[in-house]
Amino acid sequence: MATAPEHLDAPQSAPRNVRQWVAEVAAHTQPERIHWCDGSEAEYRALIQGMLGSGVLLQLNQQTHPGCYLHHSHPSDVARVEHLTFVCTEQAADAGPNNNWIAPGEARARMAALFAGCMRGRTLYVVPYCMGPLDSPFARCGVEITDSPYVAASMRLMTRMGAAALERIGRDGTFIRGLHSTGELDPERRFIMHFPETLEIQSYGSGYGGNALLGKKCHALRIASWQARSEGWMAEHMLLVGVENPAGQTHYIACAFPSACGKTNLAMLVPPETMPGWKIWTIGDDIAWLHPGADGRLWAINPEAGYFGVVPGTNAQTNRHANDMIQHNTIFTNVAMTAGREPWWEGLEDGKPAFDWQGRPYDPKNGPAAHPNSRFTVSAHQNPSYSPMADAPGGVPISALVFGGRRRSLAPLVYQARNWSHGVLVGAGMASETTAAATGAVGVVRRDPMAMQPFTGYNFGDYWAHWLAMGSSISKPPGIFHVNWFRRDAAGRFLWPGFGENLRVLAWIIERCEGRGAALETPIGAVPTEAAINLAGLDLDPGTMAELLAVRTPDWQREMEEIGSYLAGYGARLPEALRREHAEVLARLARA
Ligand code: OXD
Ligand code: MN
Repeated sequence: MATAPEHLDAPQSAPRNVRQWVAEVAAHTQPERIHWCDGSEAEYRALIQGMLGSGVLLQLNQQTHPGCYLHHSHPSDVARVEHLTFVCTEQAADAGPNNNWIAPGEARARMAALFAGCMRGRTLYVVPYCMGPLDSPFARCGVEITDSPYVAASMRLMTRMGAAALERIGRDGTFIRGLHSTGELDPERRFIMHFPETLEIQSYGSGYGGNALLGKKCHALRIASWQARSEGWMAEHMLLVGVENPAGQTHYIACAFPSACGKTNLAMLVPPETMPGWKIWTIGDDIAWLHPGADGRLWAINPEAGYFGVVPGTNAQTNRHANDMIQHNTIFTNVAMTAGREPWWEGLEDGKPAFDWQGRPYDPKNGPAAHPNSRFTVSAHQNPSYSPMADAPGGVPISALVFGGRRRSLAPLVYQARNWSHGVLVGAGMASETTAAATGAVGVVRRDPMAMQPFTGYNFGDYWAHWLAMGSSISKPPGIFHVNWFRRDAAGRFLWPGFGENLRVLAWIIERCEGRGAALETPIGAVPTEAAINLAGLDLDPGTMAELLAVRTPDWQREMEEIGSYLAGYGARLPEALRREHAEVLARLARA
């Protein structure tokens, strides 16, 4: 039978249910060794040394980038694979038209065949982790079993991983079971399966973050969204920031933008020099768990402890904090490298690439030097704007929720929904141009409700009903807004400078939450007057603001028709209140 030993190094604190599951998995996957991760610095260093020895990591220049390493993934394994990602509920209708579905029995059989003996000759890592502060009642734990040292090391950067998480699992008595193997990295033998009814994840054949670091998209969004619905909270694809004004007051804002639409940049925004006294505090850059508080407000935690951010475009001008943060103790994946072994990517002014993201001598004929979805993995503690409130067990109170997407035209720079249920429609109607974060065509507009199209672990109809119910359960709901940093002119140039200047829009959002901020009512919501956004020190061409804020009735009528047909696809599961909100916007447009 298996070479897997009887938990030779299982820690004393390992709960019986975890040991038992590890034993079952080991018997099936037949690893050569089992390593229980304790999350220590020494363990991290040993993992890194092992990967340097086996060639999984390359050492970058330790003088200029101490503690930085480069991983080249398999060239076919560079992004999330939505077409191979499944939600396996007993009833197909519970997964909904928004998910790929296979019956759990069939999915289990398919995955059991793939996992059988797949860890022969490999080490099985047991990775206990906690999503959220270890002492937070809102945190949830999991155990990922993986045969990838890259995953084990990355989980230490991205989550609260190791002995303390294992102890909490012992106290909780329960955990999410996540089983992962890189398998053969064969796209024909690659599946990411979720079983929300039994709180399990099985991922085979990929080492890419979103498919393999199971705490992130698989647990903290797909499984957590299911748990959240049954327990009365929300798991959302949102960054979380504190915006401190010159008077020293901080408002917390949660923003849902699709993948690779600038969440990390906004989360670490450096205020422009023309806005002295403002400060941005990062709580999280990708995921928020929101809970109704006893005070009638929504309170949020970031379940993650690190960032898995898109690298290209990052530099001292676009995002000084991210740029500083990734100069040390960072794992880079699929960036290019200079002759002096420094990491390099498109958008860096200094240096030039000698090797591309596949390690080949750089040749512009082969395309960009760094892969457009190349990433950094880094602990949140390295972020100069990291908020001490990110570790607060009860989270932070939310003043505003902001939806957004990449739209060349149509959506104004910012607008505010009339109320919570109209805001749910604004979120449900979101659309954005696709990016390199998932495989498939880039730049195609697709519906991405609440930026959760790839991440909601159940039927969107039920999800919107849950959003509406959450609104009714809080007496002081946050304002709901929509932003579009990506509107372009007829020549295709971006109209808005973006990056740090986005603070000007956040400042208006905060004013609105405080009952100030001038706005014009339009059929789609309240749009700022041109004078309401602080433009001091910004050199915009005349007419730019008017174009950025324009709401064109015929375009919106077409958009609302499309949203109507899209929502109708959810049939009887579409909440009546959402249908009503949609009809009301159409009626307002007809009167405009
Ligand atoms: C991510 C994504 O990596 O959304 O955060 O794809
Ligand atoms: Mn994301």
